[in-house]
Amino acid sequence: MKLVIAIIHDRDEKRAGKALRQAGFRFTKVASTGGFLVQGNSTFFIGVPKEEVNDVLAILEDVSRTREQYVNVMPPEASPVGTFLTNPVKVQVGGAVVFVVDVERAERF
Ligand code: 2BA
Repeated sequence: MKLVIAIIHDRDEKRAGKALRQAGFRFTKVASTGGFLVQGNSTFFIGVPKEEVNDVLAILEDVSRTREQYVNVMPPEASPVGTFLTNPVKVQVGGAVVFVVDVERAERF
């Protein structure tokens, strides 16, 4: 068994959940926050037999979009008083960031 951990942009998470449900996958979704942009995203934990990992990855790839976002490298509090000096930098976010890990044992009691 494998555990697919997928970090998905908030704008894609509804489509991801719907597509996974329609394909019959079980998953747990938790609200998460990216460490860099400090913006909300969603983390899906999807437990699947090894043979079905590629099906899950195909769904995630299908529903996820790469987006460009801007981040201010100089925090407002670091700007001189009375000014709004910012230096926005463009970053590409997503589609989905996915990790696949081995599950040593899984039980449902
Ligand atoms: P964030 O950490 O908010 O990162 C958002 C985007 O900012 C990243 O998109 C990447 O393009 C950029 N970025 C992140 N750290 C950077 C840095 N130190 N310097 C320059 N640019 C940086 P993605 O790579 O698509 O990541 C989307 C979200 O997936 C991340 O949100 C984070 O929540 C998660 N993530 C990405 N890589 C991860 C990892 N190795 N471990 C755990 N979570 C990860």
